[in-house]
Amino acid sequence: MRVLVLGGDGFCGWPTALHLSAEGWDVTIVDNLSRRNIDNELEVQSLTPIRTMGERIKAWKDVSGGDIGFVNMTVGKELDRLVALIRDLAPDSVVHFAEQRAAPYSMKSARHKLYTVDNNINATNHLLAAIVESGLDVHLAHLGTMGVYGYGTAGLRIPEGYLKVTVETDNGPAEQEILFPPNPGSIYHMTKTQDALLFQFYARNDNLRITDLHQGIVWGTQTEQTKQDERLINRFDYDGDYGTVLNRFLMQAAVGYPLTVHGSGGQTRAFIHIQDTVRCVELALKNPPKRGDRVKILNQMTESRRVRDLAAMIADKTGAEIHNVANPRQEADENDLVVANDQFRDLGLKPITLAQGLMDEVTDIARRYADRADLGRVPCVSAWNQRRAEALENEA
Ligand code: NAD
Ligand code: USQ
Repeated sequence: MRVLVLGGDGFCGWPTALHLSAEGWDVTIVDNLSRRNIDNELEVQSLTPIRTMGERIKAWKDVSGGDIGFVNMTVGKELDRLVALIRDLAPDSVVHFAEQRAAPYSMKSARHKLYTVDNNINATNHLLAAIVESGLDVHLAHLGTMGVYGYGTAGLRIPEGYLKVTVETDNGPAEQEILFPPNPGSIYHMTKTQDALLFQFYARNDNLRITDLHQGIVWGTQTEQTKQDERLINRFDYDGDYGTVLNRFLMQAAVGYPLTVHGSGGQTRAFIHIQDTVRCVELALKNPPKRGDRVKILNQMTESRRVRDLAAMIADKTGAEIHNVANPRQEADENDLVVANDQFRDLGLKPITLAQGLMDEVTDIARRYADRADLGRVPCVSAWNQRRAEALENEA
C-alpha cells in the first residue's frame, strides 16, 4: 500500500509517516518546510532538537531498513507538480496535514490571517482538484479539528460530523442529516470549516473518497518509532503561538514557570495522545469510505478536560504554581463538551489516558530538554481583538 503524507515534517505528520512505514506502507512525505521557517520568523525552536529532513530519513533507514521518500513542494501553489506526483506514485491514500495549524498565529495580524486562509484553503482545494485531474481513485484522509463544532453546544453530545434535524415539510415533520453547523473560534479554525465544504462538494461532484478526522488537541511527543533513535525525535512546541495547552503546562512545570491558565480556565477541550493520533490515521486509512459515499467524518479524540482541571492535575503531580492570566482569545470562559467517538472505539482504538502518560512526558521530554527553553517565548501574546489586546497590556 502506497501513501503520500502531506505535511510529513510536522508534529503529527512525522510520527505518522514513521508509523505507516513501520506497518509496511510505502511512504512519501511532501512538505515545504514552512513550519521550520515560521520558527525562524517567531525566533523560537522546538524544545526537542529536531533534525533536518535528510537526517530524519537516514536515521529511519538505519533503524528500520525502511525507505521514506521526500518531496519539497508547496501544496496549494504547484498544481502541475502535484498532479504529476500523484500520477507517478499512484498512491492508495493521501494523508493531508499540510496546513498552518496554530490559532494564535492565525490571529497575530492581518498578514497572518491572509497567509493562513490562502495556505490552508488553497492546499486543500489544489489537492482535491489534483486527485480529480489524476483520474485515480485515491482515498484522502484530512486532519481536521474538533474546533469546527464550536464550544457552545450546551450539553449536546457532539455527533461525528452530521446532525440529525427535524424539518417541517408539506407532509409534516421529516428527519434529515445535515453537516454540523460550523462555529469556528479563530481564522485557523475557520479554514477547517471551509475545508469541510470543499470535501462535501468534491465527494458529491467527483465521487472522491474522503475521510475528515475531527481531531482534538494533541499532547505528548514521542511514539514507538520516534523513541527508537534521538535523530527521529518529534517536534515539541511550547511557545505562545504554537504550543498547545497541555504540552505547554508540562514544559512549564518542568522549568518552574507558573502554569498560564487563561481566565478562569473553565474552557473544556478534547484531547488525544500523539501515539493514538498515528493509530487513528492508520485505522482511517484501513477503513475508507466507498466511492459515492458521503464524506466520512470521525471525531479523533479520547478525553475531554477543563483547562483548570489539567493545571490542577499537573500542579498536584509536580508542585507547579498556577497563574490565572488575562485571556488573549475571544472564547467562552466556561463550556461543557461531550463528544461521540464511537467510530474509532468500534475500530478497536484503546486510548492512552492522561492519567497514564503525563509524568513520563514531564520527565522524559520536558525536563530532559528544559535547558533549550527560551522562557521569553512562553507568554501568549497574540490577541484575538483590540479589547483582548488591551486586557493583556493592562496586565503587563
Ligand atoms: P505542524 O505545523 O507541526 O505540521 C504541518 C506541516 O505541514 C509542517 O511541516 C509544514 O511545513 C507543512 N505545511 C504547511 N503548509 C504546507 C503547504 N502549503 N505545503 C506543504 N507543506 C505545508 O502541525 P501539526 O500539529 O502536525 O498539525 C497537522 C494537522 O493536524 C493540521 O492540519 C492541524 O490542523 C491538524 N491538527 C493538529 C492538532 C494539534 O494539536 N497539533 C490538533 C488537531 C488537528
Ligand atoms: N490555553 C490556556 N493557557 C495556555 C494556552 C492555552 O488556558 O497557556 C487555553 C486556550 O485559551 C484554549 C485552550 O487552552 O481555551 C486550548 O488552546 P490550545 O492552544 O491548546 O488549542 P487550540 O488553539 O484549540 O488549537 C490546537 C491545535 C489546532 C487544533 C486544535 C484542536 O493547535 O491545530 O485544531 O487544538 S481543537 O482545540 O479541538 O479545536
